Amino acid sequence: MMEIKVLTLFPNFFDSFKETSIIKRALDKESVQFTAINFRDYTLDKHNNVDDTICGGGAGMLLACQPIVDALKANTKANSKVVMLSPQGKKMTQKLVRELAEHDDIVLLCGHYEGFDERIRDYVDEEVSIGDFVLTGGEPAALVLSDAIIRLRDGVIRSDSHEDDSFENGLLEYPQYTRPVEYDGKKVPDVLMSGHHENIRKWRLKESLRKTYLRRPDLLDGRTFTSEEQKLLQEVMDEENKKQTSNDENQ
Ligand code: 4FV
Repeated sequence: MMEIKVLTLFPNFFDSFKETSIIKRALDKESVQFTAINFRDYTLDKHNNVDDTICGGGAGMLLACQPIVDALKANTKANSKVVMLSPQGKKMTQKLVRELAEHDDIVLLCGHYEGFDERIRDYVDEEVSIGDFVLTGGEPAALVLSDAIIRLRDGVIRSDSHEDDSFENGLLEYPQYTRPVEYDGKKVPDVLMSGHHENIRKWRLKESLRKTYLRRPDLLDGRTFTSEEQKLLQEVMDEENKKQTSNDENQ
């Protein structure tokens, strides 16, 4: 069973997350235990404060060491993986999520105000950012990371349903369709209705390469390709260049 503890000033932020859909089912089945802990409960400040002014001046307040460090000490074990959420962290990717999902005990630390006293970083194992933007607090980031981790744990969702997720093979997911076969004159590609599994597999790989080539060419940089993928990617590039040329001609 995996345990996730979130150290935050707003434990209630996670209430609806725990009560919803796949996450609720995972918690009910005890595949995962999820606890939100208020690190203000650990402050020794006579006014119950957890923040203070910034040394050297600067707008806003900063989270102080004592409440957070004592909360960490009280809620971590030898095998705990302590992760600080901050814009200065390693960018969250499916690869990073897979690595974290291997751990049975994860402690997530949510920032607030202008962030953390720098010395708090000496007490964490990893720093993770969910993206190059600034949130009001680390809670949304902790929620996003927890969701991505929990869905990879055994027994939470069918393993085959995340095997061909976007990014699982470093590519964007192929186009998917459901009934009706024709909607508003738009048809499901015939190959998907053919029952020919090999042609379907090849079509999906090619369309995965096409979507990645058109939308996220950065994901193709440095990626090792099978000979089949190389051949299909070349076909895609030729087809897209032809489309581009004919579009230019029609301009
Ligand atoms: C953030 C992010 C993030 C910064 C100031 C909380 C805020 C406030 N966390 N990925 N992007 N945190 O913006 O993880 O303390």
